[in-house]
Amino acid sequence: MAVWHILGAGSLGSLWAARLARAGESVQLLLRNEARLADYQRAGGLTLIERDQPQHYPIPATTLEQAPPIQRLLLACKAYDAPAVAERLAPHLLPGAEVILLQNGLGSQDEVARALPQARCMLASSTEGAYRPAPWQVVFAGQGHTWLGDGQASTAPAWLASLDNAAIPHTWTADILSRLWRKLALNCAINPLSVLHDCRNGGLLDYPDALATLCDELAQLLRASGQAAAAEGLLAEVMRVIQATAANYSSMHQDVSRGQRTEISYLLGYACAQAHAQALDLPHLQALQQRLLDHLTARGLPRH
Ligand code: NAD
Ligand code: KPL
Repeated sequence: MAVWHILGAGSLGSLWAARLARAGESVQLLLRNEARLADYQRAGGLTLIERDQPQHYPIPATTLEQAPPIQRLLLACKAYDAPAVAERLAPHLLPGAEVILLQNGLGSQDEVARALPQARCMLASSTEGAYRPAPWQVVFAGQGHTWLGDGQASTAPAWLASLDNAAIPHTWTADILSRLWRKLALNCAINPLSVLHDCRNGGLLDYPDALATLCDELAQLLRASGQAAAAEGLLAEVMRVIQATAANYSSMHQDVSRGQRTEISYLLGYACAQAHAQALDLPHLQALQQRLLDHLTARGLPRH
């Protein structure tokens, strides 16, 4: 049985690790350095909290440098960390290794695939929700679904059966790029406005014109990028998501309010760069990016 190596023992990585380990899969966490490893060993494992019930999983861990050659890996770090992690990972992968990229947005996946030419990189887009209330603890905060694919019409890998065993809801799809573009568009419509208006997602119901204009420009971008299906009914879905998550703060709002780096370069930044590359004039999207960058700068946060 191939080992599931998990690099990025944060919210989603820990959620996957705990469920896979619980299902009897062989799992190993790859931690950043010796200090993190010692801290993890003091905790004695990961704790997954579901419906207020904590369950402890003493999952083995090591550092990348000490890990045996890797056949299968889930990369669960933030998009902005993924390219540098991939450079460090490259010498540790076996030829034909399978790497699942769990990053939100677009752009990081191409950078990672370029750094790992010997691997089969697969992309994931997830609507599951998790957060870390304390080190080495993860709360499963929102049921969701994960779509997986490699951007080609290739057959699903055999390890999907492990996800069934682990009760990780998933679908293998030939249209993973369409999924990632659609999620990117939703995030571009909702997240920056929620930061700029400093509101929960539901607060955006006060700005229907801004949402409609942004969705119109995002749909133009999707169509110009060969993603016409992802453009269909975009505004209606944005409104549905806003209503369904009205009481929540968007992930970007949470990052900014905690003083943490955002994934802007892989969301709105990627959208604006693609528009520029295709000589598409999307003035509202560009103005939104500028306002968001100014906002980040004013708070001393990275602009990328
Ligand atoms: P996170 O910050 O909780 O976890 C990332 C982990 O990667 C951290 O523990 C960090 O220490 C680790 N890491 C970074 N560089 C590393 C390195 N060199 N070596 C070892 N570990 C390293 O992030 P997250 O919330 O789990 O998000 C991961 C991705 O999933 C993001 O792109 C995010 O947008 C996406 N996502 C998250 C959620 C969610 O609910 N958390 C939902 C959907 C999508
Ligand atoms: O994915 C989200 C996020 O907050 O990152 C939603 C809920 C869709 C808002 O954009």
